[in-house]
Amino acid sequence: MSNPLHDYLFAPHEERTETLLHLPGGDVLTHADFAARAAKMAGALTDHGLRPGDRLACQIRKSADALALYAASVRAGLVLVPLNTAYTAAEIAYFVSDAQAAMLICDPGDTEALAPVAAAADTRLMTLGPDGSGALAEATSSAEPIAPVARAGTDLAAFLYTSGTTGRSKGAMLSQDNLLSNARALTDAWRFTADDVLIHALPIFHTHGLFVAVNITLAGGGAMIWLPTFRADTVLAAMPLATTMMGVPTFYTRLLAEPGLTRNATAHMRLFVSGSAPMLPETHRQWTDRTGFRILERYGMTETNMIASNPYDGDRRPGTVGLPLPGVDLRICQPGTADPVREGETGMIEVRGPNVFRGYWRMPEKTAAELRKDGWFVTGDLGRRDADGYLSIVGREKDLVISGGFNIYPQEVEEVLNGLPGVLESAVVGVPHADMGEGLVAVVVPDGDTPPDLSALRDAAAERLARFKQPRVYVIAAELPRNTMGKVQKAELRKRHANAFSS
Ligand code: MLC
Ligand code: AMP
Repeated sequence: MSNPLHDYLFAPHEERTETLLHLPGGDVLTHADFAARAAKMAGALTDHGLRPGDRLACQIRKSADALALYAASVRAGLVLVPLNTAYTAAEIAYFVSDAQAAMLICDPGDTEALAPVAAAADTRLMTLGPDGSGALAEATSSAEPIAPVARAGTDLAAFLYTSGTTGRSKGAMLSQDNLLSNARALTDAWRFTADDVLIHALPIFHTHGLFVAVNITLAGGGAMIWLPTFRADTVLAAMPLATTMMGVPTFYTRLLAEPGLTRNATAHMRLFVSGSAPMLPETHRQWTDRTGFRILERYGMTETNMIASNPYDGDRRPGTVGLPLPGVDLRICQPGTADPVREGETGMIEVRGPNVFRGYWRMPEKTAAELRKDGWFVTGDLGRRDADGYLSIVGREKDLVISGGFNIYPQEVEEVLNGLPGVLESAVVGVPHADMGEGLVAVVVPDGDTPPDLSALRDAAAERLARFKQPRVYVIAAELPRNTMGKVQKAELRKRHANAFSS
């Protein structure tokens, strides 16, 4: 009986007494102790009625137990649905009911807010705190460990929700094979081994922190310095113990602002990886000047895992995301068609391979619109390849803003604003923001002569939307610029408000 993801990531290390996690405060957790905890947690989840294939939603803070929940979920054959800790109860309600989650696990402090959400969705609620507290932690301590449940590679391992360009968020269904194939490709491409110590300061509810950073460290058998959030001073202090770091571009710009970032401070490191949002060539250059390292930039997305990477050996080119990973097919097509562009031209990036997801949960039309029958996935990113095959992302066809590595679909924000009193319509755009890459500006057209009360708009947005989706700048305008087809010209709005965040 096999469980391919468990067999690749966890099984080889179950007896090892080497460190897996360096925890805040100086404690360490060994591979063996982690595996034992995960086996008991899988037992506790099973005792509470979860069965293979059940969806297990969680909105919990990052901790050793939060990572054990991932391992337990793989072991018990569950489909993990990790949710951003910034989401409001209203946002969680949608995910839990859409995923038909059998259980929601939340922080003990959020029980009051989320108990009605779980009750409304007929979902069991358990708690798990970052400090060993919570009903699931207690149940784990007294549970019997279970053996890994048999799974096929095609069985689902996780749903990751991506915001929708139109309407509802979509649950991207990822199989064991999707995760496994990418973990293998990346471990090899970036040379991860048991000697590696990764600085892990990313959240673990997204592809980057969970499937890229965690999976390949586990696959290599190395250790992680497990930080609850990113803080530049803490990360810098960790470097003398570490060999690698993965982060979004904001990590790198914030580290560059630290006078302590020097060649000496990074002398123990071997690799810095960036992704999830474009890194400015200037940031690459500054990093090399200060540390001597060339950041390895890669490109991926929730639906496809990682697609392309600059080479470990060889030329890492700023402004590009490198070459397709082994096993990943990539082509550039005329947008709206499946016809490849001529060499060197810009077009829609399409991807095919074992890394590409199995479709959107219960959304066959949206799946059909983006995932072609012959396996090519239409990414929504525009790119071109140079004569050596290096890929550059030159824009996005999808109306998407990436702020600090989090994706925001303006339409979701506009729908909230448009429903508020005093608002006729609105347009939300992302403009340059020194820290987050892009920041959100909302242009609001009043419904009548009296402009809406901006603080009321802010409060209403705060009630419905996670903090990172809330516009930081509001502008009142008499009308929105439109083209002859009546479509709002977002490019024009981005131009008009380009300096909204410049001081
Ligand atoms: C926090 N805030 C954000 C934000 N993160 N606002 C916009 N965008 C963000 N990304 C809010 C906070 O709530 C706070 O609100 C204010 O901004 C300033 O907070 P901060 O303390 O400066 O931010 P911090 O908590 O330090 O977080 C910034 C960050 C974090 C960059 C460290 O956002 C982060 O860890 N991002 C990583 C995202 C990620 O993992 N993406 C991978 C997606 S997978 P207030 O109330 O104080 O104003 C993917 C596929 C792939 O894309 O290819 O990898
Ligand atoms: P997500 O849906 O959160 O997985 O975000 C995926 C999107 O992030 C991709 O479609 C790209 O638009 C963007 N992205 C990821 N990595 C990079 C990168 N290195 N450069 C530019 N954009 C990136």
